Amino acid sequence: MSSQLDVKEISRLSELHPKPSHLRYQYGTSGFRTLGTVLDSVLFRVGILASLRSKKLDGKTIGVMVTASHNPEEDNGVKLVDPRGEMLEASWEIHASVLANASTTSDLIEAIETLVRIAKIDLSKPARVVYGRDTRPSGPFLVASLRDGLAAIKAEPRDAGVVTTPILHYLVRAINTKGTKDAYGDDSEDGYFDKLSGAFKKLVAGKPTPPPLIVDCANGVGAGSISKISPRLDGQLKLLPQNTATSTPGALNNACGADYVKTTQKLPPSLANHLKANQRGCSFDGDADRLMYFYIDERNQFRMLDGDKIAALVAGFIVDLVKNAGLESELKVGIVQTAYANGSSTKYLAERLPVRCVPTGVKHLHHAAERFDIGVYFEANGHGTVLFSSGTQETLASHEPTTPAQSTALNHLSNLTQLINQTVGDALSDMLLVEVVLAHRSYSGFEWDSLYVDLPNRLVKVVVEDRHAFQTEDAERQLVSPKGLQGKIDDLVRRYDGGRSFVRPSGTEDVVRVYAEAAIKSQADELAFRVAGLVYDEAGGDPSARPKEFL
Ligand code: G16
Repeated sequence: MSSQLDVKEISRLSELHPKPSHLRYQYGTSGFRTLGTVLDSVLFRVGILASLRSKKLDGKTIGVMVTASHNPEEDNGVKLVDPRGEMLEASWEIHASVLANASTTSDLIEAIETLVRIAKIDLSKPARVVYGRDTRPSGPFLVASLRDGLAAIKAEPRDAGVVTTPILHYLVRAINTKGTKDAYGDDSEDGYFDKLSGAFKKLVAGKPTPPPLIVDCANGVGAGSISKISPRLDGQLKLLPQNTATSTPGALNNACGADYVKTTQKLPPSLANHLKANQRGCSFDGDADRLMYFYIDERNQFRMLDGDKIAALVAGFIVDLVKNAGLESELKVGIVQTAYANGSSTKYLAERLPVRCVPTGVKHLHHAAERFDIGVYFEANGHGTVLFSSGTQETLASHEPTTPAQSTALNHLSNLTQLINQTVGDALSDMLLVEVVLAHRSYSGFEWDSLYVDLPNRLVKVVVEDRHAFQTEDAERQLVSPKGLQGKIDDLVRRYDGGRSFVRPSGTEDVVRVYAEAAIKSQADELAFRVAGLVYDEAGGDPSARPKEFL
């Protein structure tokens, strides 16, 4: 392996992927995300960055996922995955943005050389990168740009094909731990499906088979996962996939999927004739890393069971298992949420275990959850997982149970470590986890829903000229800029019974988000639209274009 950059080859390839001069890119909450048509240069440069990151980490395999998740079909994006299957280390996000914004090929070469110098990258080390993409039409073209970036640094590529985001994260960890005592699983898609289905079957053995579960695949890559896992479940859970039209133009995430369910708080119209009273269903998002559950109650009303409800269900189950295994004094279970968590869920959980609140974005939740022996993290939008620390896994393996009940609980906990994708939120793994808990609790959707009653809430998007003018602190619960706006929001909130509201710039869309909750639905709506009106006016929005619902 040469210890020099092949500047001539990088330059030649870079000229094939010029940066549009009028655009600036930012590595945000989930990597780069924007219209698929303007991402060519970004993908090329991400290929270079991923290769350099691998060299920096002594040839460990880095992951690259080409997806825009819940965004509309015309968007696309890319994010990097670090060797343990986690999001890219935060200090490298800035390097990603610097490389993506170098105006010319010579600026790019200079940026690469600077990165090699300041990050002390040994260029003689190998570079290995595994990449995958979701079902978006722009995916193949963008993967070709990525491959040029990998070739420019002579990285060893591995094509994972069309996969869900969580599978790509799984593969990264499985590849990097292969042959070690921490081996995460076989480094193949089959390995992933076998691991999840094997653990699921052990956990539900002897339990009654639940009614068939409708799975809304958002017309995305999750559809393939459902067809691959179904035969492996041996009839212990029957899945009825819907919205599986992955090649129908415009269908992805359109009036379906987890984001649609959460933001509209409605059943996707395409499921209306499929879901019967008291039957459960769930929605994945476009890359299958988010999960929303729902059911139709006896009065034929749609009832949503979001990430907060999943957290309450799962955390309660794990706390009980830890207690039943006799490990209560050894293992500390904690939960991590964001400001979007419904106030009722936070109250319910805080009465039972420690709760932390962090800014939006998986990386924040993941890192906070790592501080517990067992950390449960879920965003209200359905993105989340459970982390078992390495110490916890050793405790589970070495603890000697003194009663049969302890032995059973210990076994369940060990199987959960296999069922749960601990690298990132995973709709498929989380769905199986929910079904396990419901089976053990003998809960229907109604009983699960009754754990606590959600406070009515409303989420509103405000399109502003510059969303970066909105800056927050205190886990996004307080605005520090524009100056004075937080005071006005506080004055409004005080007028609503049970009122709470916060404002933050989105990391994945060009909007500012407003969240509000109150004791009554009409009041939550009114508060949200009033705050949205304040935001719009403060941001200098055109009065003639002011959305009429903003108050
Ligand atoms: C991404 C992040 C999530 C975040 C969501 C929305 O999800 O991984 O942590 O909650 O974006 O973020 P924002 O409100 O900043 O737009 P995904 O599923 O789109 O990758």
